[in-house]
Amino acid sequence: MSAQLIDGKAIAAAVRADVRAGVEDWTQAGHAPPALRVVLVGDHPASASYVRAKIRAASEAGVDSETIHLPADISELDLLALIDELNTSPTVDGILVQLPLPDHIDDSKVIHALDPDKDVDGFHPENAGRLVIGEAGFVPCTPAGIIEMLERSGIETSGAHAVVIGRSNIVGKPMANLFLKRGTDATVTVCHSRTKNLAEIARQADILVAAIGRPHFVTADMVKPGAAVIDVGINRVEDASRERGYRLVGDVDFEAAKEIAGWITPVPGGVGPMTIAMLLKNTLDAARRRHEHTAVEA
Ligand code: L34
Repeated sequence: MSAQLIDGKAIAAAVRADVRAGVEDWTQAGHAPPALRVVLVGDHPASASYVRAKIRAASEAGVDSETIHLPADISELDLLALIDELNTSPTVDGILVQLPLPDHIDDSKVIHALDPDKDVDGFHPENAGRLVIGEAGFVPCTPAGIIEMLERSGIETSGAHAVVIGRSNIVGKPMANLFLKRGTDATVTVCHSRTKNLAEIARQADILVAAIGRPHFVTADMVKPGAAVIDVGINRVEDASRERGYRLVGDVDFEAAKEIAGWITPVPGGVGPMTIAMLLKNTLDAARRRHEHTAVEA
């Protein structure tokens, strides 16, 4: 292997330790611990396991967290009523509604209903807009985690060509905007399913972010020698030799790409743990910012 491994698990642990220290300072100053409420609708097995991991990490960092587990057949109206309750609760700092939601619920309606000041996922249009125009707001956890990984690994973004494959609202679009931000200063290309000459464009990337959701989509011939390859994919592929019946693979053909890349993230143990760490960071920020606002209003 020629590439250096970017150890997301270790970097996430360092971020979580920083958050824990921040929470200690916050509570020692006489504040209640930051409070996060995670809404899980139905029994999507992967969602349930990500939510469990978020709650565990929150409690280790001293963040007060709770899952609100709702039945899969809850009505959209009842879910919106719950969100309203969380929005107005003075003791709740951060709200996360785990996606995907069941088909009868409109994701976008739910995201619009969140109080932008409690939207620790950064999915509300106000936060999405703030990111685009360079104003402070909540930034989606996965792309924020990727920037944090690059920074902590000493990978230069300024002037680098970042190629993002995928244009979702959760990863691709906020990732592109973060790369563009002043201080990060990358040159950005966003590719998607209709992009012509995708391999050729990917090969020009100094930093290649794969967020397509297709196992082994990025092959070695799409990687420029020495590039940083960031794999956002977490695909479950059937594997009878594993106890749980599947194994996780990314969007990158890791075994081949690692021979060409300069840095590479593994799956698991790459971007996934960073998503969780950044959620905690956003939740501490939410508590601090909400306190500033109420202090000003009082
Ligand atoms: N609202 N919905 C909302 N916010 C999010 O930030 C998410 N996401 C995505 C799905 N839906 C969401 C997550 O939490 C994906 N995601 C997520 C978070 C953590 C991990 C994977 C996806 C993770 O910890 N992955 C581990 C392996 C976990 C396993 O074994 O299954 C890893 O090492 O990659």
